[in-house]
Amino acid sequence: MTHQPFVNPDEIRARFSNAMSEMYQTEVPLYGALLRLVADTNNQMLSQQPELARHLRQTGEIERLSMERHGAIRVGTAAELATLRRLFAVMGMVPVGYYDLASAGVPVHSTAFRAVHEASLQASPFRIFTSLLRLELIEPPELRQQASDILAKRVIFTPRAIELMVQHETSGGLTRHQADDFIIQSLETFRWHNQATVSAEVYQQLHDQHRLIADVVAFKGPHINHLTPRTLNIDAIQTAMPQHNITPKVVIEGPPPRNCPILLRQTSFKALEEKVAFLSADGQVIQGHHTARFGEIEQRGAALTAKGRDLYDRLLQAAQDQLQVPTNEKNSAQYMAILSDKFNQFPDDYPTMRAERLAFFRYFPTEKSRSAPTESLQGLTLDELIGAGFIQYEPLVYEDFLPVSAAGIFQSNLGDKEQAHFAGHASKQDFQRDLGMAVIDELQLYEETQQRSIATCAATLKLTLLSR
Ligand code: OOG
Ligand code: NI
Repeated sequence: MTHQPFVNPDEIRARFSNAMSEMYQTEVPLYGALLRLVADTNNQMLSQQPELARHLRQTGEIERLSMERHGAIRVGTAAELATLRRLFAVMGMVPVGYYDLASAGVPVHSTAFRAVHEASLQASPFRIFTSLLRLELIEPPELRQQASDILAKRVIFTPRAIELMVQHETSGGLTRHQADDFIIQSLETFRWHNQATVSAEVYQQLHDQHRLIADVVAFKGPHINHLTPRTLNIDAIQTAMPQHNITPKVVIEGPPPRNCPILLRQTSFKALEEKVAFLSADGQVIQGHHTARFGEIEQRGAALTAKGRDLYDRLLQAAQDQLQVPTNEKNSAQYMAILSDKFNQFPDDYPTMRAERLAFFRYFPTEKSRSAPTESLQGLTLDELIGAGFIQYEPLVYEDFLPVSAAGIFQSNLGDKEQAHFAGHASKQDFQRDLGMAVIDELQLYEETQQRSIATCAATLKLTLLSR
C-alpha cells in the first residue's frame, strides 16, 4: 500500500483563510466593500510610490499583501479554548503572546494563534485573535452560574472536525482528501447563527451585565466577529470610509503616522445591528437583534525590541494621560495631535532605530557580496559589512497585537456605555492552564528570525563568525 503524502499545514492555513474570507463576505457584505476599498488604495499607493513598491518586493511583503488577514473569536470555556488549540495546530498555528484586557474594561484574556517561522508567515500570515471570557469576573453569582450552565451544554465542533484533529495528532498530518474535509468542517465552528440558544429574557440579562457576555454565551458557537486586511495607507481609508457608507470608529489605534511605521495601527467600522431569533419556553419565536460583527483594517510596521516596546508604551500612556478622557468624536483630532507630539521622541529613521536597538531587523546579502573576495572580510562586524555595502537590512514586520489597541477595538464595538472596569488581576497562569500549554514569547520569535537572517548572510559570505 502506498502512503498518501501529507498536505503542508501552511497550505491548509492559506486555504482556510480564503474560505473564511469568502464566508464572511457573504455573511457581512459591508466587509466585501471594505476589502475593495483597501485593494484600490493599495494599488494606488504602489503605483504612486515606486520606493515603497521596491521595499515590499525586497521583503516579499508584496506577495502576501492581498492575503494579509487576521480575524477574531471569543470562547466561553477552557475546553473550547483547548480544543481550538488542537484545531489551529492542524493549520500550523500556535498560541503566541498573552493579552490581558480586563484592566482595560473587557472581561476576557487572549492569545493570537499564528504561524511562527518567517517562511510560514510568508506562505500565509493568517492569525486568529482568540479571547476567553472570564466568567469569574461576572457579578452576580447566579448569573455566572447560569452562563456557565449554558456554556457547558454546547458543542462548538463537528464530530468530523474532532476526528480529523485526532487523525492529525496521531499520524502527524492530513492527506489531501482529509485536508479538504477539515477546511469544510472547521469552518462550521466560526459560522454565524441568526438563532440564539437562549430566550429573549436570558439574553437581556446577559446583555445587561456586559454585551460581550451575551455575545459569547447566547449563541451556538464562536462566530468570527471580524476579519482584517492589510492596508498601505490606513489614514486614507479612515477618511474614505464614510464616502463609501462605512462608519469608522473615531480614532486609529496604535502609534501615529510615521516615516518608518512601527508595530500596528488599526481601525474598524462599527459593528452592525443584525436580526436574531429567540426561542421562548413555550416554543414561540421572538425577533430581536444583536450587535457584534464588524470589519477592521490594519497597517503593520517594525517589530520592536523590549526596549523599543517600553518606549512605545510610555509615549502612548503619556498621550492618554494628557487627554485625560477616553477618545470621542469631539476630541479625536486633539488626541492625534497629542500622540504625534509625544512620538517625536521615538526615532523615525531605520539606522537610528537599529543603532539604538529599538527594533528588529532582517539582514540580506547584497549583490556585491556574491562576488566578494571572502578572505578579506573575515573578522568584520555586521556594522562594518553594512557600511561596506555587503549586507543590507529591512525592518522585521510586527506579527502580533497590542492590548491597549485591542481593548479600543473591542470597546468601539461594544457601545460607549460599556466602559466598565474589572478588578481581576491578569492571570496568564490560569489562561495557560485552560489552553493546555504555555503561550510562546513573541520577542523570542523575532530574535530568532533576526538571528537566522544574520546566519544566512554569514553563510553567503563564507564567514565563520559574524557578530553584531
Ligand atoms: C477582538 C478585538 C481585538 C485586534 O485586532 O486587536 C482585535 C474582538 O473584538 O474579539 O481583533
Ligand atoms: Ni482585530
